[in-house]
Amino acid sequence: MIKSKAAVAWGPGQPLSIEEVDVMPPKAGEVLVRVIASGVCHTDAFTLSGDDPEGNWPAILGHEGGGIVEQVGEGVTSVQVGDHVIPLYTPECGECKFCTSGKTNLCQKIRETQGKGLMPDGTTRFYKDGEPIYHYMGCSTFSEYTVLPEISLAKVNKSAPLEEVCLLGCGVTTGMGAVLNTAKVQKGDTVAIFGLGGIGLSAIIGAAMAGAGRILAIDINEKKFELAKQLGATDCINPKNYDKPIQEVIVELTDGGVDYSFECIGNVDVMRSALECCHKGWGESVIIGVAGAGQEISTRPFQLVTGRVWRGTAFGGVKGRSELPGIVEDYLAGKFKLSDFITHTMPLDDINEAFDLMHEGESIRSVIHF
Ligand code: NAD
Ligand code: AHE
Ligand code: ZN
Ligand code: ZN
Repeated sequence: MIKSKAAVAWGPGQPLSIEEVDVMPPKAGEVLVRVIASGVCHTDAFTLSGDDPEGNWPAILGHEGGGIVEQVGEGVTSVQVGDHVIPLYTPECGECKFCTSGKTNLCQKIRETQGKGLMPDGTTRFYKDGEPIYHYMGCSTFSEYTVLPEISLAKVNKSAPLEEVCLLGCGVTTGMGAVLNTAKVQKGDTVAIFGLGGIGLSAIIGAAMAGAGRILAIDINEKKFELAKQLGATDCINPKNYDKPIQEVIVELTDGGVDYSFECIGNVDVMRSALECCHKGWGESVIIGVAGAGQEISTRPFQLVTGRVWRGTAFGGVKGRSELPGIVEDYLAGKFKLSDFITHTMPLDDINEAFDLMHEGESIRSVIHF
């Protein structure tokens, strides 16, 4: 057992509390990781708010990390002490029905226990004063040390700075992947991206890489527009400046609607707008945002009858173990930048500030340095 400094979420709606927790050694097939850096994603805030039906308390949140293997459990062969790794909330076992389908990245090997905040054997590795603390999304990167199943680790090039590539553990991979893997945007396509946080801005990078002809970037916070333009947005739109539904505005601006739209907020009303701004006959809308328990999407079925497609994506459709190392190589080769996204860095002690900055619309990503 080792001691670890961690930010503990004791219950929904409460600030995180910095504690010294006990971390149990990795069991068979598990790995102890020393976390070097972790981004703070809106999904952490979503779960902390109490809106996540899968919230377990107390828990150690965080799922956008980068770290170094400290110790391996029995039978672990794919990583060794000293390897640089990115934790995966979407693991890749390579052998379940989902992994072998060739149709999805949603490995289900450990999904049930992961959703309950437990390791695959049904127990936790975190304790405080002898009481268990739950894991989160199989990652719990808001802790100096964390334990993950081997199948939940992508081994990456050691020359990549973990303080930056941690963002590939969720936000940037999700946004880029949604555009490049899920929608498969093609050269010349018109796309609309709703919500310009870490996810939406990464979707802009993906759209620019795909050679999209027009990239409409939509947000109610105009402070996001400068970076959006820098990354390739051709039109920045604030829905508050119009007195009609934003889907009507976009349909008019784009001669009948966009080829692809992406909802990167988690707002079910915006999800409807994102679908309805798609072009009749072929436009596709991809839901990335996560909406709270009890919320539902709606539209007139006629929208689908007339050829629009509604779909969703998790982790940008990326298979973490086999594909994330290559995305890190692309980053090292200069194909996209991560530093633009890191508006704030702070020690774990100040992690609540990262949540405040997100809620105030001041940050793109805060990265916690351990
Ligand atoms: P963020 O808070 O950094 O950004 C959200 C942006 O949406 C902000 O710029 C905000 O101003 C804007 N916004 C809010 N309400 C709006 C409205 N009504 N109209 C237009 N813009 C509006 O969040 P993020 O970290 O980029 O995450 C975005 C969403 O994606 C969250 O719901 C998160 O949970 C989800 N997410 C999903 C996946 C996945 O795999 N599907 C992965 C990561 C994040
Ligand atoms: N627990 C929530 C759903 C949360 C959710 O959709 N998570 C995304 C990743 S968000 C990353 O920032 C995801 O990967 N979903 C697929 C999965 O299997 O969780 C709920 O509503 O229950
Ligand atoms: Zn995330
Ligand atoms: Zn699998």
